Amino acid sequence: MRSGSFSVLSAATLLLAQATRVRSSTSYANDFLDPNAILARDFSNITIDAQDTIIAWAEDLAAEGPWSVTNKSFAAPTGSKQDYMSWAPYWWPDCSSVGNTTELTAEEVWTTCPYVVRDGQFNPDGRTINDIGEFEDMANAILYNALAWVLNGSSVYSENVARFVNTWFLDGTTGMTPNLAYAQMQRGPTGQHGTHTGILDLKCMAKVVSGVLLLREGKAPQWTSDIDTALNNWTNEYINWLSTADIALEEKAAANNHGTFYFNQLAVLQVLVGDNAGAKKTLEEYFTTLYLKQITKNGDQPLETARTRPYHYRAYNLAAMITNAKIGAYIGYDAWNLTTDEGATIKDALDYAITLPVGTETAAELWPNVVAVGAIYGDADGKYAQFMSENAGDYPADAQFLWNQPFSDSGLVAVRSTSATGSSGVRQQSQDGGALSVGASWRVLALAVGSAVLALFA
Ligand SMILES: *[C@@H]1O[C@H](CO)[C@@H](O)[C@H](O)[C@H]1NC(C)=O
Ligand SMILES: *[C@@H]1O[C@H](CO)[C@@H](O)[C@H](O)[C@H]1NC(C)=O
Ligand SMILES: *[C@@H]1O[C@H](CO)[C@@H](O)[C@H](O)[C@H]1NC(C)=O
Ligand SMILES: *[C@@H]1O[C@H](CO)[C@@H](O)[C@H](O)[C@H]1NC(C)=O
Ligand SMILES: *[C@@H]1O[C@H](CO)[C@@H](O)[C@H](O)[C@H]1NC(C)=O
Ligand SMILES: CC(=O)N[C@H]1CO[C@H](CO)[C@@H](O)[C@@H]1O
Repeated sequence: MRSGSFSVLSAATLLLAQATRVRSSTSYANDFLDPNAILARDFSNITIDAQDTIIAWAEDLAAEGPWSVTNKSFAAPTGSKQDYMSWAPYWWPDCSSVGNTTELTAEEVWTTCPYVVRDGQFNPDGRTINDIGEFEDMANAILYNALAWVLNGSSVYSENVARFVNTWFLDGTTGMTPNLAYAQMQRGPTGQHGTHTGILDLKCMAKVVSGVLLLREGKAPQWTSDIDTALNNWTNEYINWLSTADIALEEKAAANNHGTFYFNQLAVLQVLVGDNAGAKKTLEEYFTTLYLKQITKNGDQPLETARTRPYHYRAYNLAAMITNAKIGAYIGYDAWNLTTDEGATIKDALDYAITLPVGTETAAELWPNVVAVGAIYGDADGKYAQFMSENAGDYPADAQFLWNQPFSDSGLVAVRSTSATGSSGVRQQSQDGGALSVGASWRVLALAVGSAVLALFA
């Protein structure tokens, strides 16, 4: 998760500088953006606040980069920090059987004490190695900087993307080895290897690829043929691991959100390397196997409802299903109307999820799904817009409101002076550097006080 947080002060500074409404920083569970739709730059004028949010998030995130697996303090069991590594979040040491008479060092505990699972209880040790959080920040930084490049045209943003890709994936001393052999290790004398749940750590490859496709298809000069070739090379090796390693295949077979996210990752990487036929086969496999059992007739997702935090898990798997369908739509495989064994669609799953109480969980996790479904299936009776305006506050200032269109702004977006906003709806600075736009001054601002951290583990 993000270590740095977006302070009230910096949000206030941003407010004064740009006189815009910027929503607090959020990391969506996952998403895929059709580069052609974005590069057409035919944005609705109601997305102006979302555009400002995207620029702000791009800059805020970029200030924290670059990220690298070599930033961790401990090496993987291979002895190399270039191997991605994370620890299973719910596993704890029990040193009672290993002569715990003298104090063991942390490293001795990790390798000699047997580890046992305590479901739902996070071992704080997990935070001492943060490859997972760094990857998530990097993926978001790439997505928003690529979008900022499209919106603003400044090479600062596209250079950021190239730099972040190079540092995380490609550089000889900081780049990640293309496998997840040490992801979500359980540790202990028999646990010095990754487990299948760790494949989920890299689910946000869909965001990375969305950003890279924008630069590649948009012909950003900073996205050189050298970096493109090198990333394809890395990705081909990783795809090979992801389609053959035992733990990767176990994750692929997982019936719940773990399996759904596996297919996000594999399909989007196949798209990246130009293997659209392979990606289509991958998505077809998901929609003709796992998907069939994931939504019941009434729209419930029983495998998620059974979990400890059902509101979260339903939203989480919905995001993964929507991402699979969006990747499909991009390569000519229409999954939106595909039905499960009980005759339900992704829309039915959303329609059911929005009727359920949030309880003590985080409501915001469902919002991007509501807007995405409304944009794709339509919102003739205004049900989805009503849900958003009643629950999600100033939702048109949320970044995803840009790419999940058309969707009503419920009248929440104030008209700006024509000098500040072009008729195409593309963000432009006003000539005097950004006078307060009419209607914006009285709006309640969603100040960002720390980033909303959506669950990294499932
Ligand atoms: C080691 O033993 C001490 C004393 O009995 C105990 O408090 C501690 O929890 C043990 N450590 C572990 C990791 O089991
Ligand atoms: C891009 O951002 C810079 C810095 O805020 C600004 O000066 C410039 O006008 C923007 N360009 C466009 C096309 O929005
Ligand atoms: C592809 O990756 C392999 C292993 O990481 C490396 O040896 C090779 O030089 C790379 N090729 C290119 C063209 O980058
Ligand atoms: C689903 O199918 C119906 C009927 O064929 C069609 O009108 C609609 O556009 C389809 N929806 C999506 C999202 O593809
Ligand atoms: C967007 O354009 C429409 C049609 O020109 C106009 O009625 C509306 O006020 C505009 N909205 C904003 C937020 O600028
Ligand atoms: C926070 C931190 O230490 N970041 C570093 C991660 O690794 C890259 C590549 O070496 C550095 O540039 C960052 O400063």
